[in-house]
Amino acid sequence: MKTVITYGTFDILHIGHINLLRRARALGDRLVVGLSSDEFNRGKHKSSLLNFENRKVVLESIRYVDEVFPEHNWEQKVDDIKRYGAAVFVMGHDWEGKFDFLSEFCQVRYLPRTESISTTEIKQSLAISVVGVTQ
Ligand code: C2G
Repeated sequence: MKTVITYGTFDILHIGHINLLRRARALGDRLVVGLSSDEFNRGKHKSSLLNFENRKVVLESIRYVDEVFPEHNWEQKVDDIKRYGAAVFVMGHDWEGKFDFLSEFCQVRYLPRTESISTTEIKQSLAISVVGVTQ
């Protein structure tokens, strides 16, 4: 059983997230996802629109995801990799190099991000459309 592990906020799910999850899952037999808690997101200076419970239910419903666990801090990855026996750690290439220290414990793979979509852009266009409607 080859386990792949990845982490993220996965707020307002979009094709960029799905592409990452599908390609991560294809690298093994199961994919476990560390989902950033609301508190950890605040630490990442990322306020997610959807709270942890909501984001967790959405993520668990995706066919590529086998298990979702909470990501509370930057330091837990080594323990998570050992607990799940993960063979591969995957992140989008915007994190290129940031997690190379994990290669002592498992293979580290950075996959190309899906361009021209991000939760931030979705939130911005939502804000613009709301302003447009109320004007
Ligand atoms: N992603 C992508 N393409 C996009 C947007 C996101 O490939 N257009 C990838 C990111 O590179 C990341 C994953 O989808 O691997 C989740 O993205 P976020 O929810 O933005 O996660 P992030 O804030 O990067 O948190 O400890 C690691 C952090 O929890 C990662």
